Amino acid sequence: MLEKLLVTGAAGGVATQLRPLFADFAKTVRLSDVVAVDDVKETEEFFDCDLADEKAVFELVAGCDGIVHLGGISVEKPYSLIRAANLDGVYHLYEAVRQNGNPRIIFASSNHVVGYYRQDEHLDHTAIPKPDGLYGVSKCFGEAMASLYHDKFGVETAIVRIGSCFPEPADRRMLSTWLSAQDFARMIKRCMLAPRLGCPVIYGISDNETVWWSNEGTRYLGWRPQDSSEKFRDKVEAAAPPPGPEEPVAKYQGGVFTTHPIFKDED
Ligand code: NAI
Ligand code: 15L
Repeated sequence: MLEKLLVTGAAGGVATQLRPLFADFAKTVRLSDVVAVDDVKETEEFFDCDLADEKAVFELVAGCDGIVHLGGISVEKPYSLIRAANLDGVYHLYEAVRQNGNPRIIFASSNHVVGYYRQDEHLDHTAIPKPDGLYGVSKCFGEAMASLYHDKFGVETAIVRIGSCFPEPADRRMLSTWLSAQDFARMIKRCMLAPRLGCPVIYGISDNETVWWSNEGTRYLGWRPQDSSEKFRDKVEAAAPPPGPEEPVAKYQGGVFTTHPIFKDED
């Protein structure tokens, strides 16, 4: 059991699914976000912290023995927003970690790091990034920071290229990319407690039938997903006709993210 687990991005969708699953894993869960969390439990504490504020992030990280870093911009947005949260924010986090005893980090990377691969291409942890937007590029930056701080300072990070972590898959693409919160929580616990973590790239998917990503390279961690999107297949397929094979949502791993323009502040 951890003493104090930090969860950034605590007001967001993924953290909201994960929080109940950490009750038996850490004595205290420190939640942080720029948006208030209104149902803070007895074993939780809330820090209002902008990841763009270096001093605040330093204070946030102090005293924590594990970090699940979910905070930041989670979709395609103008560069100024992405830079503050996903570039500056990640730099502040790693600097704070380095100066606070190197707690392990679970870094919420994204499938949009490899979004321009086609869905008929099979990837493993060695895949060269092909991001599908500035958001994906920012996650490449985060992955590179994890690698740098591991090699230079021994900070251990699980780089998790999350597919789609929602209560249910919303469309046919997500039948391949879906990650249940339960599988994600089991992965996080494994990574925090494994004798050796290192700095692996893990694809965040459940045990789905149709997948594009292999986690053979990280079997040493002992994480095996137990859920599958298959139980949602009939519902998803009944909801909409299949897209044509050349439509981005059916062609590229990143789906519609490949269609976004470069958004500007004034948009
Ligand atoms: P979300 O957008 O619901 O939550 C992100 C949280 O970060 C928000 O509550 C937001 O207020 C906070 N945040 C944004 N900028 C901030 C800043 N400057 N300082 C402090 N907090 C800030 O995203 P979601 O879906 O919960 O995703 C969590 C993480 O997982 C994100 O990093 C996202 O990129 C990543 N991810 C999520 C996937 C999914 O399927 N939900 C798939 C791939 C990656
Ligand atoms: C992501 O990276 C996003 O944060 C999430 O909102 C979904 O769009 C997910 O990828 C996805 O590709 O389904």
